Amino acid sequence: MQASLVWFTIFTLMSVAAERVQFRITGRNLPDSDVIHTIDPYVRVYYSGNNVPGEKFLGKTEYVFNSPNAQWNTIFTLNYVPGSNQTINLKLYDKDPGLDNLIGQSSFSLDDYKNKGEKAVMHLDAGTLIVKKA
Ligand SMILES: [Ca+2]
Ligand SMILES: [Ca+2]
Repeated sequence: MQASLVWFTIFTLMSVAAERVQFRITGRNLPDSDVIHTIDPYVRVYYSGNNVPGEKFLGKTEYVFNSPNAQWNTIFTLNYVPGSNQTINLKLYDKDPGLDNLIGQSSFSLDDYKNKGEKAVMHLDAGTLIVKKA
């Protein structure tokens, strides 16, 4: 069999098994991290698993000024393949005039997320990130 045909077959099988997942992120009680006023939060989203080497940057939310309870509008989309150890890692940042501060991070498995009705609640050292179906 030609290599291209092998890959075509693999991708076809994967697309049959895969299911599209779309989610949004909300912040709760994110910590004060600015000298004046409160955090200007945004989240960088990373993906690993399903034979992807290392960690892949999926995208980031917009940032919201002075918003410890931010509800980000950015929608993240990926293909969920059951039982393939897919993990999402969220890194919370505070937008600053200079270098942005990493405030906290946490990860969840897509299998758990699906089993809990497409919801993940992640408690950081301070504050909480909630991931829900978009
Ligand atoms: Ca601020
Ligand atoms: Ca800030």
